[in-house]
Amino acid sequence: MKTALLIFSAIFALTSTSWAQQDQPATAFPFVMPDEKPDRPLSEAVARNYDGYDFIRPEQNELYSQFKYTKLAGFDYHGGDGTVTRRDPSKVIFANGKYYVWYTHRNTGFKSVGMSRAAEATDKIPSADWDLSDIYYATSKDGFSWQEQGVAVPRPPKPQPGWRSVTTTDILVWKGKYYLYYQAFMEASGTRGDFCPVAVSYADSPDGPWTSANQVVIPNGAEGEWDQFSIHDPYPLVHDGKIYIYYKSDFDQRPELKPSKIRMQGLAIADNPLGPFKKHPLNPVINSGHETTLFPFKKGVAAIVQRDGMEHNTIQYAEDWVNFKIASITELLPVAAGPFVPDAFTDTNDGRGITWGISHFINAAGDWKRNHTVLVRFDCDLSQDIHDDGMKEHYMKYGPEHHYKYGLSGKQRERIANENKKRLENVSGK
Ligand code: AAL
Repeated sequence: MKTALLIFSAIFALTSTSWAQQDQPATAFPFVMPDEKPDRPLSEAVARNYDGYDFIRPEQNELYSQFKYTKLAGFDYHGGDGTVTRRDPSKVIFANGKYYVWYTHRNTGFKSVGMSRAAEATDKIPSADWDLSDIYYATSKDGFSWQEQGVAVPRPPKPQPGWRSVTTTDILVWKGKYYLYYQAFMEASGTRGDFCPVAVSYADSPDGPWTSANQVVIPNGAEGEWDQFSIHDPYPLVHDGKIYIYYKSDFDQRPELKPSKIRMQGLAIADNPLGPFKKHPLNPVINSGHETTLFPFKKGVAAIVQRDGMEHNTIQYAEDWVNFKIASITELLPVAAGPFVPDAFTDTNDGRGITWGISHFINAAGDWKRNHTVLVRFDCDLSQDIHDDGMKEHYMKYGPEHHYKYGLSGKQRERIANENKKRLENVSGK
């Protein structure tokens, strides 16, 4: 027995030593980073640089960009008193020699009371910032200065879908006609939650008049399914001769966890703009995000995934339009972005990408008592057709004041003070 043990130990020692030696490369990693994955043992992280990304530097990564923001001219927010909001812009299209954008517009003369006080909402007093809203649109010659044209899709009469509020719209151009998909609220947001399905209106011109299909086109899921309550942020693109609508749902809210909602993105596909839309069996297809922005890129589709989830603050890519992987990590991503996507509806196999669009800033005055959202322009370089070094830097130099603005809360200071007190007591042996 003892001999056997000695033999086993010797074999193990020899094999493990040679294994360790095999694992140790003969030379150090080179100063000049190999363009192709080198044939040598690599750490997981450096191997991921080759296997997980198409580029080894952010500057070269076509799906990496910083984002630059510009205040828009042409929109009146009533002095920021909270009675007027514009938010959740659609993609931007170019038609009739100008740019068009559609968005949620609220102006009932009252401030919103907040989702938690939905019971106090009336047919004039909004609960959430997007309650009692209509779909408006604006046009522009340059994407910076906009002219509001007025209402595109008004709230319909009860009991039509959206009678309480029509919000968070997006545009589809299909066979020469125009379609606006939007969240169709039938209760004040916050009554049970932010619950709604998606409805659609259509027109022969981007200037309307718009006709409501007067039907839900993307229904809530069945009881117990991930998207049983909310179908948010409908986002149509054309791929493979069909209409692909990506959408968000909020689910698995647990009172013991905070913030507790999980937010993910689903996909529904149809041959006809008015449906029926078939939800993808692999839904949810993106594991993070909130008002997720997408655009055709090369053969696949790219997604700006911001705000929520384990992979927030990433730009992702799915060559098959379903299975997404992280293409880059970035910062100050546009919120609820509606980019100008020239090939959104051309069923392209060589998506060119994006360079600008409209997004929004919630609580624009920094005062929840007069909460309102404003539209803003963003610019970036997520395009095969430009290379803007100024958008490929990877270190936003936030000043000290920006960091101090997000300083410690009173509760955190109290925790630290208690830790210090305990440490001092231990020293003095109290
Ligand atoms: C937005 C979107 C949807 C939600 C609310 C208004 O950011 O996710 O539209 O319902 O918030």
